[in-house]
Amino acid sequence: VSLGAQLREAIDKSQMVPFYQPKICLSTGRITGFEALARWRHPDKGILTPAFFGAAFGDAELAPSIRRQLMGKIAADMRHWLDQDLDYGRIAINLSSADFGQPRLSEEILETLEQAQVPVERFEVEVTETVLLGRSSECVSAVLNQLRDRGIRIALDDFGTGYASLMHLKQFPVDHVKIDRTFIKDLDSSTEDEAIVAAVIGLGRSLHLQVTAEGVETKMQERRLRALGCHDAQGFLYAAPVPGERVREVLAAFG
Ligand code: G
Ligand code: G
Ligand code: MN
Ligand code: NA
Repeated sequence: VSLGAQLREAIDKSQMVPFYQPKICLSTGRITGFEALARWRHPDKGILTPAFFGAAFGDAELAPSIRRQLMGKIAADMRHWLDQDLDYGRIAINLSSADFGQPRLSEEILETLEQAQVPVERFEVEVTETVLLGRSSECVSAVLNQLRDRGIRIALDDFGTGYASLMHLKQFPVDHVKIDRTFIKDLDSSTEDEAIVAAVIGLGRSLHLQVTAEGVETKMQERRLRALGCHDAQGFLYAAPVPGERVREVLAAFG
């Protein structure tokens, strides 16, 4: 059976679930929000990461189906956390090029949040520079502007790895840049990486963007990022992505 057929069945059986990884404020140590990451709750193989099914994010039919399933579950989780008085901060979802190929993308996201009666200001979408280059940039721009006009925040993911990163900051509505983890990995030992990260943080701050470092794994990296003025950090140093049921305990650990 092809992966595509297995995935269609997985979606029909509601096996696509969001896991949540926190972002930590480097000045307060508190959680500012979570990134939702797709996982496949496989009946035999357990929890599968996109390493096994990430190709689906490039498929014109599968990508929107997975996104719809995740959006529904994320909105329900947000509703549940609000009812429990849990301050989850802001929740982000990743969007691929194939998501932008679908008509009514922004309407669908907004309707899902509204039906669950969760505040749209507590929601963010993450797009990579590859996504910005993927389709006609007017189409991507239009969708991002529709979302942003309604209060949803836009994050530029894997920042620095794309072609013409700086041009994208000018051309697209962006609130938040996420520095790709390849620049964070050797931050302790590489003067080049340190210079690049310092420059991105400076640029982000002067453009009044939120700046998050991805893939933070060590206290040394954390100290360096704090000294450089980075706002937030995300990575295994704090927590791996967890299922929604464990968000309460992750919040408590950083309370
Ligand atoms: O969570 P993990 O490290 O396994 O994710 C691997 C890759 O898959 C990352 O680049 C991440 O952005 C991407 N990814 C995870 N969940 C989603 C999703 O729901 N939609 C899209 N488009 N990409 C995702
Ligand atoms: O491309 P994107 O930034 O959306 O990818 C997010 C993915 O990065 C998550 O799926 C997660 O599994 C992975 N990730 C999160 N924290 C770390 C980390 O500290 N180190 C590494 N190597 N990967 C991480
Ligand atoms: Mn991301
Ligand atoms: Na990233």
